[in-house]
Amino acid sequence: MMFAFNTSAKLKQAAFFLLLVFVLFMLSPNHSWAQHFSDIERSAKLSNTEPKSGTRAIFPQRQADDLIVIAHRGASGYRPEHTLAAYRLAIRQGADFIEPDLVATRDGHLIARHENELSGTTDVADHPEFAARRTTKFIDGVATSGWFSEDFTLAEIKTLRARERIPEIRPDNTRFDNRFEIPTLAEIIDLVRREQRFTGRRVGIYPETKHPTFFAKEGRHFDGSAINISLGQLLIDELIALNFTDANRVFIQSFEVENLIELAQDIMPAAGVEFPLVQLFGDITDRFVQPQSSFSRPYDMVYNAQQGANLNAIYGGLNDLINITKTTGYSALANEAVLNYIANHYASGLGPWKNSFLLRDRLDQPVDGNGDGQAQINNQLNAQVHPFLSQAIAAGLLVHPYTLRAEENFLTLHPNGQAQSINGEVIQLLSLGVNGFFIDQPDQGILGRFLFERVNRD
Ligand SMILES: [Ca+2]
Repeated sequence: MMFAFNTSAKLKQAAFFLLLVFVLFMLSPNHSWAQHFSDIERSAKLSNTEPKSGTRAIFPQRQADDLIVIAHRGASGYRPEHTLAAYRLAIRQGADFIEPDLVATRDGHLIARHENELSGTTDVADHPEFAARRTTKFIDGVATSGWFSEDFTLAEIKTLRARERIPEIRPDNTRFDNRFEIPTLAEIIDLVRREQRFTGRRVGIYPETKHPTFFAKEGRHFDGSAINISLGQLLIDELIALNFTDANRVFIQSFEVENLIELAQDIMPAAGVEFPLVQLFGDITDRFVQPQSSFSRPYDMVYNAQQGANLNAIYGGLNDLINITKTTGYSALANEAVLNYIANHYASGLGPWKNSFLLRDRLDQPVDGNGDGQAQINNQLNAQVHPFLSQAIAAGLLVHPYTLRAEENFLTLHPNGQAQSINGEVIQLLSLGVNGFFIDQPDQGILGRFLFERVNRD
């Protein structure tokens, strides 16, 4: 007892002494650390967005035309996706952009979720107070059951906690389950700015409008009332309200076409901003179509054609080129004429599915690539590259393919039978001429890009 008391007293003395040293240290006028923090604080006060030049950074600021690493849903290989923890880790790993997918709440706030259906990545199913809100909706022509962001106020969303989406592949991430809130776009931009004060790096955001036709036209709340929210308008309004309008720090992406045309031709000009837009492409072989999936067809085209809408008014010359119908797929968009049209009329870039241009065949037997006894590689590259990649580059579009993932389940074999590494995949894509890529492990993307640039340095 006496021994414990003495130890405790000594610990207190030691703690006090350390505190005293620390305070004297920080008060020292010539101390560089104190100076460093006060410089950062001063520069942050002088300008909300510009840190003092020369603030030391582990990763140098990249220029606008550099190859970019886009943290897909944050560092989602290491933290549950679309959480501030995932985005923060991505920034600290050196990502140039972080990617929030955006859906809207009932009261019109933009939050980061890959889907408006919430049960795949949150604990909503464990909240008895929300049990009655479980329902089934058609999202982009696919019947989907669960709880939907548009039926919850932001205050209600804030009572939920995020969970790992693929726990069987990322078991380590489950230790973060039920710990993090669902972030708003405003909180994500605040994080970017806070991190900037300490690193000096002007990281950008790469938001995606999710299901814009559903939110603006087709979708209904749980009670049957129309949602009637333009995600594009909401996003632009919010970026302006948050004073995050540097066009070098924002890309806006969508799998749908109409909302990008609307952003380019109406919403952004009216608001006096001009962010680069990126047309995402899903599968171009019509293998994933409604009612099972919407990955092969831009849903706005499906919906507008079904509704008998004036397609010329919506799509202009694009409708002359491809004669849009309710079964028009990305396959109809993956050609030189359409890519030139996209480049000339509304987008700066293309976000293609890497599997749709770096072609691969299914293996008869899975292969164990890393020798851990589990055979998880299911595909092999067949050395063919779909021509729409070179057509997009020739059209002047930036190309940012998705999604690189380091786990063996997502890797592939080279044509020679060797297992591909995530860094090797980065190098291969950059060698094909892409300008950046979406990756779940930003640190591995940084490493791959570093190796590529070392090899190709003049
Ligand atoms: Ca293995």
